Parts: sequence; C-alpha cells; structure tokens
Amino acid sequence: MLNLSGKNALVTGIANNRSIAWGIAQQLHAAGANLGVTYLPDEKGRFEKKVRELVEEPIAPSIFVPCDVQNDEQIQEAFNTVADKWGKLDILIHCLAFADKEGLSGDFSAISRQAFSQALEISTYSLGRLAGAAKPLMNEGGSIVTLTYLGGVRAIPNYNLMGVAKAGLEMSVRYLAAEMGPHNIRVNAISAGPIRTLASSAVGGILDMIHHVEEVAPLRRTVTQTEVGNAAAFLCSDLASGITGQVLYVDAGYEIMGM
Ligand code: 0WD
Repeated sequence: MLNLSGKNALVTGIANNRSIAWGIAQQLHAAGANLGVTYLPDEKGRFEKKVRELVEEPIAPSIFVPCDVQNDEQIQEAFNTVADKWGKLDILIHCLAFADKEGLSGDFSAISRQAFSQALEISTYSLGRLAGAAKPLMNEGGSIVTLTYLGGVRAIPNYNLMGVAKAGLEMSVRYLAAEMGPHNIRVNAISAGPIRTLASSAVGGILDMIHHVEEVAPLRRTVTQTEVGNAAAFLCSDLASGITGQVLYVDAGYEIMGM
C-alpha cells in the first residue's frame, strides 16, 4: 500500500492548475503526506495569490512560502520555516525550470552566454542547492524527486538549451544520490512525456511534439499530470526504498521507440 502519512513533503514549481508540480502535490496529499508549497514571488504578489487560491482548499498546505531559486536568502528562509514548523523533512519535489525563449528554438550555436547561464542556474544548479538545504532536515532519511525530459538525452527539435540543462540535471541526480545515499536520502528523476503547461508552451513546436507522441508512443497518447504525480508518490514512498540515482520514464513508452 502506498502510504505517505506522517511524511512532510515540500513541493516547488506550482504555477497554475496545469503545472506538473500540482499533479504531484495532489497525489502526495492523496497518499497522506503533509504538504508544504513554495511559489515563485513576483513584485505585485499576483503569483502568490494565484497559487494560494489553487492549493489552499484541496491540499491545505501547512507551509506556504516564497522561494525564487536564484535567491539564496529566500532558499534559506524557506528551509528555516521547514525546520521551525516541521522539525524534519521527508520529501522534496524539485519541479521547476526556466530558459529564455531564444534558447528554445532556432540555432543552438546562437544561444547567448547570458541565456545559457540563467537556464543552467535556475533549471540545473538549483537541484543541488535545494538538496543541500534539505539534507540536514532529512534526519530520518528522505526522498528527492526532480523532473526531466527526453530532450536531455536526445536532440529533440527546439528543446536546445533546456536539453543541456536537463542533461546536467540528470547527472546531478546521480552525484547527489551518491552523496546522500549513506544518509538514506534517495534522489531520483522522472522523465515525463510532453504535457501542455506554461513552461512547455515556450518550447517551439510543442503541439507538434505532443501529436507525434500520440501517434508513435506504445500507449498512443501522452501522459497526464496525475500519472506523473502517481509515479512521484511511488518514488517518495517506502515501496521505492531500494531505488536511487535513477531516471524513471513516465512517457507512455515513447522513449523506447525508434521515432
Ligand atoms: O512537457 C512538459 N511540461 C514537461 C515538463 C515534460 C518533462 C519535464 N518537464 C519539467 C519542466 O522542465 C520543469 O522542470 O517539469 C518541470 C515543471 O514544468 P511544468 O509543470 O511543465 O511548467 P510550469 O507549470 O510552468 O512550472 C514551472 C515553474 C515556473 O512556472 P513559470 O511558467 O512561471 O516559469 O517553475 C517555476 C515557476 O513556478 N520557476 C521557478 N521557481 C523558483 N525559482 C523559477 C525560479 N527562479 N523559475 C521558474
């Protein structure tokens, strides 16, 4: 039985009701986890309001804090809140990424230095940074899950800069798993099939990609946020106690095909 009762789970990356992080948060909640949610703050507080309205009733998070992963103080504040309110953390969901549009279509060789470092900082470096902040709080062991995509392994049209970020992210999973295994902290990634979200809409030709998957994937469809959420709940549960450093494909089988 998948049971996360008694577990404290911090979920990053909820932007709206299409976000993969929202699918994950709902499934962790359904499995009995106690939820904390971070949001990306903006100057006018619109994001905070939107995310609060979305999550408040369905999952009643006991922690709701801002966390821009480019801001070290905010990261520390968020984990200080976890320490004060919960004392221990069991689950960390890293479900965020960003690349400027210039890196998500056109020539890979034209990507600017600035766009490259910004994408890698937000989408790749942040996993290690958050994992490092979580580590001392995972004093009874823990599970860290991040989100990746096939474009980190193969050259998928237009995924360009984010492909490099995801390749780095998948390697970070392995190094973090090696570091944290002796503390019984497991680190894994889910490689999700393409899903229509705010982030994916920035990738050139995403709808064509989704249609292609619907034609070619063994299951002849794409996946849902709920299916990704279920896989995340599994990886965070004791049912997955022997699994670390892995990339689990939740993509209707697309990855095995020769296109
Ligand atoms: O097809 C897809 N949608 C797939 C997404 C397939 C496979 C993997 N993924 C990955 C993404 O690369 C990302 O790592 O899943 C993760 C979640 O993406 P999503 O659910 O597709 O996208 P979205 O709902 O837009 O959430 C990403 C969020 C941001 O939203 P916006 O759209 O406002 O950028 O990442 C957060 C933000 O909430 N985010 C940040 N959080 C903290 N600090 C930052 C930041 N600096 N930048 C973006």
